[in-house]
Amino acid sequence: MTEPIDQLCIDTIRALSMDAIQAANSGHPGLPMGMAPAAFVLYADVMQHDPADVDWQDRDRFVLSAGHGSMLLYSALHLAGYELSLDDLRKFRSWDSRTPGHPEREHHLGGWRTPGVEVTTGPLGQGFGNGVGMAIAEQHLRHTFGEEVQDHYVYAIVSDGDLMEGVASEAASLAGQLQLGRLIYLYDDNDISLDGPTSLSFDSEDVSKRFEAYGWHVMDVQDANDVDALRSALAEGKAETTRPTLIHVHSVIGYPSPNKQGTSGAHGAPLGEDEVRLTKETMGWDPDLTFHVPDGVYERFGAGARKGAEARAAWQERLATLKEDADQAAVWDKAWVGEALEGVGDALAPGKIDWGKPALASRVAGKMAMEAFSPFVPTMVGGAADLSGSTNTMFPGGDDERLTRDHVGRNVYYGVREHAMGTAVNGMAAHGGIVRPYGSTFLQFADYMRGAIRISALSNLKVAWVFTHDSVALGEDGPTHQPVEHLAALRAIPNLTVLRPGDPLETAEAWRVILEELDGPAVLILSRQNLPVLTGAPVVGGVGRGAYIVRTTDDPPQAVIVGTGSEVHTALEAADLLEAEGLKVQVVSMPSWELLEAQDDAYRQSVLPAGVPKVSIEAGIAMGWQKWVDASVSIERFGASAPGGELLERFGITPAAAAAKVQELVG
Ligand SMILES: Cc1ncc(C[n+]2csc(CCOP(=O)(O)OP(=O)(O)O)c2C)c(N)n1
Ligand SMILES: [Mg+2]
Repeated sequence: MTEPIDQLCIDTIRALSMDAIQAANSGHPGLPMGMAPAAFVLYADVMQHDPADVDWQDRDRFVLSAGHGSMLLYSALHLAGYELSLDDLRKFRSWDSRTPGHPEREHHLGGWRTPGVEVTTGPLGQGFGNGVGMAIAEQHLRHTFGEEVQDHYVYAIVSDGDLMEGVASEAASLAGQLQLGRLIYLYDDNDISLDGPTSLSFDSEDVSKRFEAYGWHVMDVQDANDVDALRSALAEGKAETTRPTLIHVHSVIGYPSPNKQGTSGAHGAPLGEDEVRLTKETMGWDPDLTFHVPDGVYERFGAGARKGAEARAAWQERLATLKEDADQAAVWDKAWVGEALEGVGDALAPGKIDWGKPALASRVAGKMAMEAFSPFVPTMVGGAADLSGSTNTMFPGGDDERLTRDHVGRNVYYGVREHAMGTAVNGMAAHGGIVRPYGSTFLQFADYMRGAIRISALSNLKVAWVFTHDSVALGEDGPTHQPVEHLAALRAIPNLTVLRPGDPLETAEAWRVILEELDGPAVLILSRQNLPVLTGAPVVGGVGRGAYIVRTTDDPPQAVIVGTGSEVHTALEAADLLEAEGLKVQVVSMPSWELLEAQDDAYRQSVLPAGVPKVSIEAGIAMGWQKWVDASVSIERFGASAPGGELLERFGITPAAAAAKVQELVG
């Protein structure tokens, strides 16, 4: 039996959602109406949360993976006591409102956050994987700091569309493997998706059996309006220690709209004035009232917040006890602002790491840098998609540092699941406490996780993407594995800092810049092949400015050659060739376009002076270089299977080609 006041709360979510979508004349009413009971039970009864502190580290996290149902989240947040007013709801989907079309964690227009929105969702499947990352973070932090201060659940509402997406399968498989028992997902099974009934596309699969096979605990709730059944399923899910939980909720989209419920007509368009009135009448409401919150609703909904406030007060005492240990306190405080401990810059400074050889691959230098900074980021968690042996992105300790249910380790074995890795890394960053979570694979496979990279940029998450095997120079594996257009494709994403260091020193410095200077997502691009150690170049200060001079001329230069990564060395050799012909050539290493973009004009002019012929050399397409230089040496085709050195020769990524291009310009 649903208590009358509970029913009123549930219907208020429905009414507010209908009204806001009607006011915007745009939005998705079906999900908020069908799943209103689940949101009510979560926010009013089940979740540990306190609207007075939306950053409380031990709060339960909620992810609305089906982000199109955003009004469900906004209505619930408003009613549960978050700082989201009825006026905010009235502005749903309007310019610079705190209630954008899909939930946005950090609003890119104003930089502010909608209180209570944990992650940006909308691209289906992403939120599913974000929750998995949050559960990984919780597990790691619980083992690191103890369950007195970190001990919470991760809830999500996922839709048919979420579960059709491949990324959800990867993430579910990973969650089963890692035994993430704190994960509790509600599946909104309403038999409808955008194009119509799921009989068109998604009814031959037995979703419950699929999740059982992944190692999840699956329960059924036959009627989404049965709040008692929801509560007991959630309680059972909470009792799980090793299996993630999927509660398979059978719901009716758009319930209780008399004419639209159960149809795709309720999915993505306002119900219409008349139907909203009819629906309110069906609920026993006065159809003339809009944005109305009946007496008693705030009070009942606020039960969750009141319980949460008490829990938070008790937690604060436990945290104070933890912080009596100064070392623990420092690690805790730095972890939650996403910063490395004091001293990391010094550990990565030139001269501190003994490279041992005159030349080594930047992926190997990356590994040595990780060893050096490892003690300064005790809660950094990351890994690769079954390529950590090739990308060299493991913390020292290897398998002994593996993250498992019973182990504090921070090396995650993602398996061959790039999509899921991307979403999980984002989830860890959104959770907080994990300093610079990272994910790694070959640069070419970055495309597999591009959706997640884009979300990390859109929501300004402090993640690191580490992509190695960065050009045709990887050699024999051939064009399937050789990136050509990928640097351009990554640079095309706004708010993403791409760094392609040219040698071991720049690699260590790039990691320092990522850990100490960047407060958004970063991509670190590393080579498979050996690169000589640059000597005499002032990498510190250079890398962080995006570009700097690695070869000066006594008099003003007659030409400038710009290289990135391995091609910095090609550019230096080209300058030597040209010098022999009497030309004074300045060489610039340009690890990051975005960081150079952020410098003032005077600095940019000093590196890439106007009026001097400028040539870029990079083993990839030239798209975009026109902004910086007059001509480019590039590769405008797919690669081929052959030794890397031969490919560079055949595709003209050579000192001679760069020198010839300069000669053409100088005339
Ligand atoms: C990756 C991705 N592809 C397509 C869409 C467009 N889209 C939004 S909702 C939806 C499907 C809706 O079905 P379901 O997830 O069952 O939601 P419901 O209609 O039940 O609310 C689609 C295709 C999207 N948001 N993300
Ligand atoms: Mg559906």
